[in-house]
Amino acid sequence: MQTPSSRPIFIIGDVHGHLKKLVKLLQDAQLIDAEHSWKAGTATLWFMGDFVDRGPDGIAVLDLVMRLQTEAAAAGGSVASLLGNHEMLLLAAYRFGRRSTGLGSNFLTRWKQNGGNRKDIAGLTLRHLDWMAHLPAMALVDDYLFMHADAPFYIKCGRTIDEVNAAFNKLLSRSDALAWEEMLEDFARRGAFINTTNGEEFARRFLSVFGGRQLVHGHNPISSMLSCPPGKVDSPWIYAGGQCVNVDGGMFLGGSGFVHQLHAPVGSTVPT
Ligand SMILES: [Mn+2]
Repeated sequence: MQTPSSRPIFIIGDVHGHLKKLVKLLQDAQLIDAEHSWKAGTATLWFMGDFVDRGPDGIAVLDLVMRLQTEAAAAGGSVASLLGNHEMLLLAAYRFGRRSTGLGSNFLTRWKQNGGNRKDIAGLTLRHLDWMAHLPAMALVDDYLFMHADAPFYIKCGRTIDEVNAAFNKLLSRSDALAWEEMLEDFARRGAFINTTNGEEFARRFLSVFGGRQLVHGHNPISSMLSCPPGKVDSPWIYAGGQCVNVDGGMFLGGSGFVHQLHAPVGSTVPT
C-alpha cells in the first residue's frame, strides 16, 4: 500500500473527443488557466482513459493532456492516465487496418462501429501512438484502485497491478491480432460490480487481490447505469456498498462531465 499523499488528486472520466467540455472542466477546477496552461502546481490529475472516438476532437484532447503532463511535471505535479478500450481500438485500427480480427470482422470496421472518427486516425502521430501504448491498465493511487472498465477480465491478466500492466504492455507490443481482438472483447464488457447478487462480492475480491479501499472506474456512463438523463449527471456515483466509484459523466451522450476530487484517505470512512 502506498503512503497516502496530502496533495490533491483530481479525477476526470471518459472525455471521448469533447475538447471544449474538457477545457471548461479543467478551468472551472482551477487546473488550467485562460491559455490552457497547467496552473495547479503540485496537484495530481488522473484520467480514466477513453480520450478518443465518439466525439469531434480526440487528437486535440490527446495533445492537451500530453502537454499538461509535461507542464505539470515541471511544476512538481502530475498528470496521468489509464488505458481505455477506445485507445486500444484506435491503436488496433491503426496497426491492423482491414486485417481480419479472426472473429468475422476487421479492426478498421470494428473501430468505426465503436465511434471511430476518421479525423482522429488521420491526425495520429508516432508520439500519440507511443504515448497511448504505454498507458497503464491499472494503478493504485494512495488507497484507491483505478481501472478504466468495470469489467472482470483484469483479474485474468494478473494477480498484481504490475502483472496486469505487464500483460497489457506485452500484448500492445506484439501484433497478435487474435489476442488483441480477445482483449477488446473482454474490455468492452461492463457492469461487473453492479450485479445485485454478486457485484459487491466481486468488488471486494478485486480490492483484496489488487489493493485499495475503493475502486474508481469510468467506461460505463452513470446515466446508463442509473437510467437517468446524461445532462443531470454532475457527480460520481458510489455503489457496491461504497466500494466502487463511477466517474464516467457520459460526455459523449450530452453530459457535461465533472471533476472528482479525492479526499485524504486517512481517518475517513467508507460505508460498508
Ligand atoms: Mn471505455
